[in-house]
Amino acid sequence: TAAPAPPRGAFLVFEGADRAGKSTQCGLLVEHLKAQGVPAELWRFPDRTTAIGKMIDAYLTSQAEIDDAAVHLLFSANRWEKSQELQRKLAAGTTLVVDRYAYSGVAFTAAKAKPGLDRQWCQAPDAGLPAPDAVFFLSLSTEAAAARGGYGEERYEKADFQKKVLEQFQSLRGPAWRMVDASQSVEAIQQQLREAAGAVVARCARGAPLGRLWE
Ligand code: Z5A
Ligand code: MG
Repeated sequence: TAAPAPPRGAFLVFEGADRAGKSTQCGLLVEHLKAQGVPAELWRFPDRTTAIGKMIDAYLTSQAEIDDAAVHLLFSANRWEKSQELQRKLAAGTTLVVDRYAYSGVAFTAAKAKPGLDRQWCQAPDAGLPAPDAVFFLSLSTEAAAARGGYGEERYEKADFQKKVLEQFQSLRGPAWRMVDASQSVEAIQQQLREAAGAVVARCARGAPLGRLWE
């Protein structure tokens, strides 16, 4: 019989509507895990600190124009360039709380509804990346999102486009997804997340294997 897999950290991804509170909840969850003695780090995609990430940042802030297919591949490359470090951290027992991942990558490009950018094409470059142990999807209507102070200045922050992105997210739902009603208070959402994340962290500590996209 094979030896049991060693304990590892959990790979927790947050996705969801614009302004749904992903960054707020990720930050609170990481602090909670650390206070519980669980080694944890906060990550985000795009990671704007790398050379590729700087190109993506210039695109999102409209300082650069980049072809839709090309920028899609940059977002994916930005995940690939971090994937070895990501796997090393998990293997060393660190839980990673990650603000957006490949689901955002697929949803935002497919929502452009341009010829040649269908969902199958959008998914291909991320195939084989580490798959999250859980995807917490913070759902919020575009109306409720707008009530949180309106959209920002970045390229995709427009209500009609965000509606199309939400439709794309719906079709990416899989067994690892946990839908969270993001219209609740920050505290109520965090409480649910802590319970759900705790169970996933425990399962990974017992050695549950890490999957790959898009299995
Ligand atoms: N993108 C892509 O195209 N392809 C890819 O592969 C990837 C991303 C990975 C940048 O993302 C853009 O990149 C994004 C997708 C695209 N474009 N868009 N849109 P980003 O992560 O940098 O975007 P962001 O602007 O940081 O996130 P966000 O979605 O706008 O916000 P959030 O993180 O979900 O929410 P928040 O910052 O925590 O909270 C928003 C506000 O609501 C804030 O004032 C809070 O105080 C308030 N808030 C939070 N929670 C609550 C509750 N529960 N009640 C009331 N008010 C609340
Ligand atoms: Mg955010």
